[in-house]
Amino acid sequence: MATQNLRTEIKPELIPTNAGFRTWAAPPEALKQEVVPNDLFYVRNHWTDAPEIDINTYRLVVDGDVDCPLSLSFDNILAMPQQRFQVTFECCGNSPVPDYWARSTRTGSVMEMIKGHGIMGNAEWAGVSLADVLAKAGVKASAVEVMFEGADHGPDETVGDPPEVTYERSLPLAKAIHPDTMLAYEMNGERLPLNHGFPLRLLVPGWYGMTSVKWLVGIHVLDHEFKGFYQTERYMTQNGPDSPEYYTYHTKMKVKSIITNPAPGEVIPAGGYTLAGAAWSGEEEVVKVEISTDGGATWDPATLAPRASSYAWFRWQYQWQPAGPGKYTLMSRATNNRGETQPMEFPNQWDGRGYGNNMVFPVDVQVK
Ligand SMILES: Nc1nc2c(c(=O)[nH]1)N[C@H]1C(S)=C(S)[C@@H](COP(=O)(O)O)O[C@H]1N2
Ligand SMILES: [Mo]
Repeated sequence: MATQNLRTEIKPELIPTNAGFRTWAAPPEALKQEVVPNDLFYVRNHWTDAPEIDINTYRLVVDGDVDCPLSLSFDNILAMPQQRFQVTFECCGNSPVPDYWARSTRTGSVMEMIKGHGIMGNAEWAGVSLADVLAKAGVKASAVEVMFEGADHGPDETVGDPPEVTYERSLPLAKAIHPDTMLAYEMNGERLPLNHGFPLRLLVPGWYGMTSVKWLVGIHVLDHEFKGFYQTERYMTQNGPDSPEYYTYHTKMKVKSIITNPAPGEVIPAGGYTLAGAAWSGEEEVVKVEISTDGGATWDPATLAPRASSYAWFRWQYQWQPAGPGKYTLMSRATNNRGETQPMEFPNQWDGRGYGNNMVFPVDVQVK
């Protein structure tokens, strides 16, 4: 299959965040917008070349534990009922880990290069319900998981070992057959861009980005747990010695909020300023965002705008009148409808990978 060097399609505004040219973060300005434009949406690929798929010969194979295996053309998929809604997702490695931690275990790792929160975005996606495709194939009673195969493969980026591996991830059956889990072919009203998985990607609403497999060519229904490399050797957090489980594998996005206004380095006028940002929490609803302008000593509720869909981020605002010029530390803290609140510290102290960081992030600003 032909591939295209994805760098040729990367806008100069995007911020490279790993040494191997496989991850680009959205610039802070992009996160100020409720819908992030396609060309400013972050790109996270495991190989430098994106597979170039010919739409005319493209086939989506559905097989495994099904009554009737399928081989669907792109037109077959377009002919199915369409769904369309906004979905926010973030890479599991989004957001900086405090220096002390990044330094202590993984010197030189990509985590140290990640500044800001741009490895995330919100867009309007259109496609078909995965449940409809699975219903066409007829999932057998013995099925427990569904595995999704991307067209991209090669040596793993960090160590080149395994020397040949395909981007494959699985979902538990319940999430796969949830009506909102989507096979998306449109992003913000345009055909899916090459870097975001053209012609078809999985979109797993409420879950971290690595679950949403791009350049989707195979859907394999399994009667057992999938143990592939990107399922079991990546995207997990090592637990402390008291935990019964050695690793936690990330699925749903944790409750989290970010400040988008001011952007880093922006100076605040002493006359007052509207702080703004976003908050989200996997499959749950954010019910409260609190703001501190004094480094966490006192907290005040922000105003939450209604979100565009059940899976879009909430936008929040807070009118701030600083007491006077000087240096301030701003923080935002979200709580969801299950009463879960962002922790004040990086939650995974036993782990050097830095995934799933949903701590309250301090933002130092200058008022002039
Ligand atoms: N086939 C394939 N799917 C993939 C990836 C990949 O490298 N190959 N990267 C995953 C990761 S880690 C993330 S965070 C999201 C990023 O999606 P985006 O590049 O459209 O923002 O895609 C996921 N799906
Ligand atoms: Mo990711």
